[in-house]
Amino acid sequence: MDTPKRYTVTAALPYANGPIHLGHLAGVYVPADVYVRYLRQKGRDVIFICGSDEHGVPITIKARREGITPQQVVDKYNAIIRDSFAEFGISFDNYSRTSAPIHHKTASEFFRKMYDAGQFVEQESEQYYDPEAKQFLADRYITGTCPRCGAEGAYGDQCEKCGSTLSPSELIDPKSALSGATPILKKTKHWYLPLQQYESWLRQWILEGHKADWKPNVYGQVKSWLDDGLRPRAVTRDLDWGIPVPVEGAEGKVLYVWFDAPIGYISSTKEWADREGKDWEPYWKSADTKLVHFIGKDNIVFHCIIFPAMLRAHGEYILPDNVPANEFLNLEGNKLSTSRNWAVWLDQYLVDFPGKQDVLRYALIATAPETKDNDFTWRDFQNRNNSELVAILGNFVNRVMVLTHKYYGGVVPSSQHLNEADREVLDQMRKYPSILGDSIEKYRFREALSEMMNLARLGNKYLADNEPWKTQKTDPERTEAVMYTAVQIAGALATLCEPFLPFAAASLAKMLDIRPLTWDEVAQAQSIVPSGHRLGQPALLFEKIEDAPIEAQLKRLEDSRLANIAAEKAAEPQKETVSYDEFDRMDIRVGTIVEAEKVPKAKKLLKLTIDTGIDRRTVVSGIAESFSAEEVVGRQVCVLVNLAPREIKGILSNGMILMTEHPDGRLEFVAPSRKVKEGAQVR
Ligand code: B3M
Ligand code: ZN
Repeated sequence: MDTPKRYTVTAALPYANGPIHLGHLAGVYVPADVYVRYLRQKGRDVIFICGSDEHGVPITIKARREGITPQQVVDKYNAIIRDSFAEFGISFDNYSRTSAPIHHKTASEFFRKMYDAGQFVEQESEQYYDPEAKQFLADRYITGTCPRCGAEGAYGDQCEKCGSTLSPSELIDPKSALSGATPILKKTKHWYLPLQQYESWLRQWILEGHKADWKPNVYGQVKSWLDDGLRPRAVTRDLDWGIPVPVEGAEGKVLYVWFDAPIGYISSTKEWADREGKDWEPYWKSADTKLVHFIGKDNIVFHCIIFPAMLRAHGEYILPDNVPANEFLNLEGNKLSTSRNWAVWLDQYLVDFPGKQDVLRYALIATAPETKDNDFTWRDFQNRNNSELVAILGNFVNRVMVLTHKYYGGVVPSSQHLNEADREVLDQMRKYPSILGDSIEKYRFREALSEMMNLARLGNKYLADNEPWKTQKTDPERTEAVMYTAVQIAGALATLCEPFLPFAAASLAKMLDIRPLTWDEVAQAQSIVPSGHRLGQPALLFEKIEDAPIEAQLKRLEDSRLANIAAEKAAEPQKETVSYDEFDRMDIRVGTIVEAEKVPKAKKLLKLTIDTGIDRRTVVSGIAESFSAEEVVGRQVCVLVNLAPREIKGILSNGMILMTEHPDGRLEFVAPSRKVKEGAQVR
């Protein structure tokens, strides 16, 4: 595409069910902000669109946990998130929210147009239903024992303990998280987007059309989704929180959150246009508009396959020109985790490092997970501040300001004595707008940031090579030329650092007392800060970060780590070594419990009859506080069959079943992951 007439830049709509952390900034919002600020500097027509994602099961789960309504949850976190973005200079043109009426209208109309055009497949299926709460249950609302690892509290879609992806029908002893009742399967009707019908078009549009310009991590994920084959995708849900399905006979059903959320970009654009008196349609419908979605890698399928299929089906919209998704940022070597409090929350950061938003922006861009997961460490954060921002950029600007004040009372000296070398340096400086621009246009923000710092390095080297503090006494004309040149570089930095460090850019422009030139002016202007111009007062752009606040952060994370370990009691130390022969003497078989009963006057004991494949035998087991007699019948277990028989409570127990236990003492069976023939040996 030639230079687009306009740009629509979107950033993933954060779920309004909690505060945002540095991983959100690194993965999505700072890269998007750098890109948009640069486009504005270039004078392009660009809108930067976002908003809170306020539907979906995560919101309703949070509401249940906090004993408030979903609306109260999203009202609380929408405000917190909006403020965090503003504090960090994420310069949206509009930040909306999907509970807003304009979005309900936009998403309903979008759905209805597709529905009327017969683009959905209507299908009846059996879903889990809570007979007591009289509600269908989303996967997250069904909990039970994980069939893979036996952990309690596994969800209908995933076991958080072992990470297995599950379906509700696999859960052992499923329960409704709403009422505790055992869910039943009940027929329900939903509408499906037949994604498989778009497969060949997606292959042509992405795998052929964007092989060269989409990031390999994005292209690769899309290719594997397509190679796995696309299947119909439900676009409605049985939930009471969300956008009602605008079809007769759909009471109690809402649009699937991932159907409505991306349409949130469009409704947020409409909201912006209404407020600014603009026409929203060209930003979503004109072929000369460049649409770019900034997201994290877990959202690739929704932004590269599902939403484009919706846009194509609807028929009136353009498609994304690029989706430069980032990978994930880890924190001190571990995945960021809200539930394990392993994160740097933005509101907390501002308490610990007031006024240092740029330092975090800088560190996150410099370590951005642009092509692979990366790691944020507090020592790296401190080092980048002290050794780069303070020592290179801050130091250069400070020397220019202090020396210009010291030698010329703050007035920019004449340029009439510039020599060839000075002009060469100024010509090099004028190349930086396109050097940075090339990287930014390719979404390589780490590279662009490093090039911006190279301009500051160029300035430092120029001063070190020309030593104005020496020539000032012996060669005033030379000194004027050197200081004039150095001030020009500082002026260029006021423009070129702005996409990355907006707060420092504003401080620098104030110090220089200039209206910063635009990106192209820096490349073309004869002078950026003209001779005779009076500079403002010097001030430090950045301050050294000492060890203490860094150690406080590391201690906070250590406390989280210890708290997590305490929650999962540390494992017992390994026992003494045994030989294989010693192990081999134990005969462990798979058996099936065929009968079970409580042992009278023994609250911990169950009397089990087990089919061991060798025989049927009685085993007394201390599992009654974790399992009822009824629920163990039919289970497969591992039995140590050649254990010497012993009498327990007057019952001869012939063998032992293998169990394991949680930190809180609850027991779990050690069992084969799938049914095997009784008598099978365990080795
Ligand atoms: N609400 C955020 C996430 O998956 C999700 C993005 C929606 S963008 C339309 O973290
Ligand atoms: Zn599991």
